[in-house]
Amino acid sequence: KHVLALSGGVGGAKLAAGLAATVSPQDLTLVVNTGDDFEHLGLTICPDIDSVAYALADLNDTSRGWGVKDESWQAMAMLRSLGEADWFNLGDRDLGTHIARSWRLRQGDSLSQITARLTRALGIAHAIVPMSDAPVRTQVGTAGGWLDFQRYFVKEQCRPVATGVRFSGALRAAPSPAFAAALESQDLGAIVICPSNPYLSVDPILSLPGVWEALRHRRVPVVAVSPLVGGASLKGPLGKLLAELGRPVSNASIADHYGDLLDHIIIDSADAADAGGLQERGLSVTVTPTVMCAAGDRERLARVALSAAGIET
Ligand code: FO1
Ligand code: CA
Repeated sequence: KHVLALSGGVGGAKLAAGLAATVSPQDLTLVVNTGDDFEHLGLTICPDIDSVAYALADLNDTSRGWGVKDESWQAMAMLRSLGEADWFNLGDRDLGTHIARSWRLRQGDSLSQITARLTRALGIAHAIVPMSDAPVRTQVGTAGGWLDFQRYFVKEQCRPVATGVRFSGALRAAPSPAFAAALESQDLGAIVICPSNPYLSVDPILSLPGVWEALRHRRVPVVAVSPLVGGASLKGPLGKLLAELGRPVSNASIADHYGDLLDHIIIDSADAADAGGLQERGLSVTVTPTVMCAAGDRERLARVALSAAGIET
């Protein structure tokens, strides 16, 4: 049976790595958010694709949570001394990825082709695919207008109060060829929504034309791993964002958000008290530790998610 996983960066990338350690390459499609992508200093940067790729290649920096391990910052220091923008940190090794990707895009290759090439070169056997080959840009509404995601997230450190989220270009962006193929696969056995921010990281994927309907109309279990732990976001602005958008910071909001798409939700042991309310909504619920520190944690959670979908591993 084929597994389709939807992922953002960081938290999502950890489960993606767990799934890759559990499911054989031909049976897994990892579809990654590209709403966080942006153009910076002439380069096209795809943070979530890179987070997933670096995690699978065991190149990810686990303390920062993004970028490459054993990184150096010489290029950044030079850029700074040249008076160029220095609010987005580009490590020397990581820069190689951005240069290769930007160069290939300029040669006319698609983001799917480039991602396949880069991941293969990193020794990754599993398919990491962008949600779309067309640019989609997540923007956060603030009192000062719409901010591009990385300006909101990194430059402004999520300080502005968010009034909304939109995905510029999504309505014109088709799912990438490999994503479309997985959605239509006769062999599809499970859809896993990784523990990424539903509003910022998963919604861009779901907002592509036809994706929500395609996922809902497949008679395939949809399993989400909640990104909340102990009623708060483990990392990132989910808690702050939920509060600003007027929703409770709880698993009920996560379930509400995915609505009738969702069949099963996996919540952290610290939130065991949420299970009853979620079951009353008709969801099946698994309560288990969801914080992934070691490789063993990632694999274990991947197995829990797959077994919730009825897939034997
Ligand atoms: N996050 C930061 O908070 N500060 C940075 O300077 C930064 C640089 C960066 C460079 C490459 C990359 O792939 C990711 C980077 N991130 C940085 C993380 C990124 O903004 C977020 O992880 C994702 O967009 C959210 O999923
Ligand atoms: Ca369903």
